Amino acid sequence: DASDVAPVVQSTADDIAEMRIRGAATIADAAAEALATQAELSDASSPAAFRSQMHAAAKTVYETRPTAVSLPNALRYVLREMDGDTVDELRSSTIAGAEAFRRNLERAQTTLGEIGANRLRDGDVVMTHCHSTDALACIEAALEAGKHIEAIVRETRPRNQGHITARQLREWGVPVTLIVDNAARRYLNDADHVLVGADSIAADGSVINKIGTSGLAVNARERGVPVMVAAQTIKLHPDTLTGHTVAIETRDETEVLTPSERNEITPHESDDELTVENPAFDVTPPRHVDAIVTERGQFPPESIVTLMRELFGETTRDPWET
Ligand code: RUB
Repeated sequence: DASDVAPVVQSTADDIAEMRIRGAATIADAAAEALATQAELSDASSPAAFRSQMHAAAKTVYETRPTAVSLPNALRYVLREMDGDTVDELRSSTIAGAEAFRRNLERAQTTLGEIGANRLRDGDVVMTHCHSTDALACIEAALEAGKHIEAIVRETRPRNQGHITARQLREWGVPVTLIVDNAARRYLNDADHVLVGADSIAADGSVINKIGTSGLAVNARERGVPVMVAAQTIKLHPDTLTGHTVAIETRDETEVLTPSERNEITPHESDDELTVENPAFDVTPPRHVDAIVTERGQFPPESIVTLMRELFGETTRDPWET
């Protein structure tokens, strides 16, 4: 039950929900770390009690944000590694599983970056959206290969994750042009690639990423600019193999409109005829995506399903479901 969940695990869950920890890969890493911490701190007196504490911890972390499948994929991976007949064995296998997951995550991102960098030529200009560590890994590898890369960075309303991307790129010495999202079509004339990450990839090759990605991809297609999605295989959404759709998170209206801004529009505090919608993600159909770059190679979106079948096979019930 929830009272067995370590406070530090609850605080990781809060950090994810409040976006102090954000981005699909970073969330997955934090989730695995939280399970390792729960295992370490557990005072369970029986193997059954240990398992139920781990499931409660996983559920707490799982119920933070719905769209990035790397989160449940991370939890499933670690809980699958939990094995043994005693509390000590369960504890050490869980910790080892979390460590392996985190190592693989880092290695996958490096490999993906090297593969993605092959698409980038010396002198290319890349347009980015949001902040994706997988996408940035491609640019980092291109820079390490001695290529000159420039970037047009969309600020990414409402939370301006583009600023994080711009900061990282400037640290690497990449010339950055920061633009408002609405200016993207005008600046696509200067771009050689659109490069984005993903929170989830569906079996049909649809890419679920930060709101605004799909409109950018449509415009890029119209301008003949290739759209490249950098996504480790933990972004592949196994439930979509059986026809499930990916839940799109909607966030609080205050990210878009502060209470005082609302008050300027309408003085009636509870004016429910002024609605603010704030979906955090959207779906880019496969026909607007040129390549999905993973640590297992580059795929046309329509063929990503073969990789999903190989990696996930049959889907089962989640261990934290009762
Ligand atoms: C982040 C976002 C990123 C993906 C991929 O959204 O949409 O593009 O998560 O990131 P938010 P990464 O800021 O709402 O979490 O490549 O680092 O996994």
